[in-house]
Amino acid sequence: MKIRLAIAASTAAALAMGVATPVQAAPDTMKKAERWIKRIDTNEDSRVDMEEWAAYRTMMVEEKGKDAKMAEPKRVERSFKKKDANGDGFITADEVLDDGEE
Ligand SMILES: [Ca+2]
Ligand SMILES: [Ca+2]
Repeated sequence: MKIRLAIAASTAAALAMGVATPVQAAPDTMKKAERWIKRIDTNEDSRVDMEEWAAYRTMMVEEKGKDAKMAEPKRVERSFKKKDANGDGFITADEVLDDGEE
């Protein structure tokens, strides 16, 4: 019963953000996705736009020593579009649920 309520809450939150797709993932997975978004979401609108995504990829290269190719504009754009499943220009928590990228 608790799980059911949590899913309902996540769905309500997603709907409040303007996401029409009902969220069906387990609550802990959803929380993980939300945490991931929060790390990248610098203007705190609960979604990641292209600018934030580019800044995140640049940070990964500069601070985490990731391959510099990761921050190339073409790759940034391609990876963003891949994650932005509904193509609205924002990556939301439900769109990164299945991805597993940290
Ligand atoms: Ca944002
Ligand atoms: Ca989207």
